[in-house]
Amino acid sequence: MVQWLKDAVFYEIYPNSFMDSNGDGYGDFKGITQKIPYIKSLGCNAVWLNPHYKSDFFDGGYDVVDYFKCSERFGTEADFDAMLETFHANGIKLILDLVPGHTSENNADFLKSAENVPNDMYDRFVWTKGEWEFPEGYRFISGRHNRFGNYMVNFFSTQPALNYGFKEITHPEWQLPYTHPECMKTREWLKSVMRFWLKRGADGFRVDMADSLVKNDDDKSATSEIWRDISDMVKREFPNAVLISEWSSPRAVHAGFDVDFMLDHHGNAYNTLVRYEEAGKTSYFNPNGAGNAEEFADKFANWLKENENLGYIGIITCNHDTPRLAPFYDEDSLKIIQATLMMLPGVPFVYYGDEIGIKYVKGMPSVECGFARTGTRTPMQWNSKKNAGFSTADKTFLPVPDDCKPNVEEEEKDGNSLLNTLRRTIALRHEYASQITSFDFEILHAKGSEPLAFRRGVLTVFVNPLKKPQTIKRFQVGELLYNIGDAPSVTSEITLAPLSFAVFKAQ
Ligand code: TEU
Repeated sequence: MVQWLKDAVFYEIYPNSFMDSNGDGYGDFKGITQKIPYIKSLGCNAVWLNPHYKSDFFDGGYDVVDYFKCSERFGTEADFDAMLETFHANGIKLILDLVPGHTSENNADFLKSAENVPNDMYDRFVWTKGEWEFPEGYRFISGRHNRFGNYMVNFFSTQPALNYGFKEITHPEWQLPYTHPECMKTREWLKSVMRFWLKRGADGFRVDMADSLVKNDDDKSATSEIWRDISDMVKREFPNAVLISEWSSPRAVHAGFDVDFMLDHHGNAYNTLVRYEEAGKTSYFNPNGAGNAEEFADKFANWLKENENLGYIGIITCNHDTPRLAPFYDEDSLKIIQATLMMLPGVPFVYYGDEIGIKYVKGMPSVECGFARTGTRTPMQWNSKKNAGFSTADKTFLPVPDDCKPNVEEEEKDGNSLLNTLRRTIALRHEYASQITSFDFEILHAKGSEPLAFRRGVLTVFVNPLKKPQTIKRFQVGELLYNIGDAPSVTSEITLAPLSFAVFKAQ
């Protein structure tokens, strides 16, 4: 396992929305570069940048026109290199987003494959043999190009599926086996994209829809085989580079990924911990106490076991596809939720703006096919000036709230703000990282909405999600190292204050 991940705390940046240096209303590389000292001040030592490639932005950059070029929206090639260099000079790794499953419909390789004359891109995408064929169970687009066939898409209709082949062949007339030489060429092309950015200095990739490569691959064995091959190449040629998958299954680390995100999937560990708000059921952190810690504890412990010594679980405060936790929780809850996420075994990811409690904007009109995700991608709020200091433009990528609240400048001044609380938690995590074995984790107490207690190596962590004090039996604990909310009282029992979090040295 790549050594630096053990002490990594990531910050996710959606480039459109972080900092606009030239007043055009969109964030850019120079803006990010200006804010590197701020990122460092959080204690984050790695950044995941959402797609920065030349794109049509039909899906927020996940529709790549040119995999070897930066989007002009974000600046020049030189601006990108300067940003990367400044990250490195500050001891921060930079991970790029890799979109392996689909291109933009205006990608040159796709347009070539759409020509009505066979050529070297003919099998790079998945096409039927005739323009009137609409095989059931797949998504094909027809009538857009003069090639006598329809093409498969991988996500939105603007995103044609790259052809890594099929595991089970159900329509031999248009499906190629995943070991076919033309499908192997797609795989080699992807490696060339990865080598290009890794040679340029990137420290790895977050891989979009990593499980989507091979079609008709129910057990994902063929997709996993491809990733193991790619991961072998990366480990051989770039031993310090990391691969982080958007897969959300222990299969990912068995396929060679260093980290795999635990996403917000209905009923999974992360969902039941913080996001399960359906009728009749609520997440563990619901301050009114209808939640249940066992669901989280069992699922998380099993996941961790399956990942053991192979790769980490990526633990997110949120991401660009998921509603932010504010305003669903208030600041006191957010503090202890973020602290818990930072102290779980795995690699934590702070989504830009979560450190100050930027709110999800429900019902925001969709921009660049963000749909319901749009309200989670609003600009970073730096201060109380125009556009919260994000941009001097009259119209920004997405609007910022009129009151510019919350913002970094105000939270910097308050020692007890969400921002400063998260900073302290991250500092604690770094302080003990070298003493904690990554998979040394034990749930001590998980019962209904009672306090959750777990041991991580030399640390014991307690959290009380409720608005009332709660007492649990005494565990062997050493010195109290850290607390949010009032400190717990330790007698023959342990009593935790309302909405509080505590870390003891284990005994
Ligand atoms: O998301 C893939 C994915 O799993 C989505 O279905 C996600 O759950 C959805 O956006 C929920 O709101 C990745 C990217 O993260 C996303 O931004 C892209 O739009 C998508 O791939 C296509 O590249």
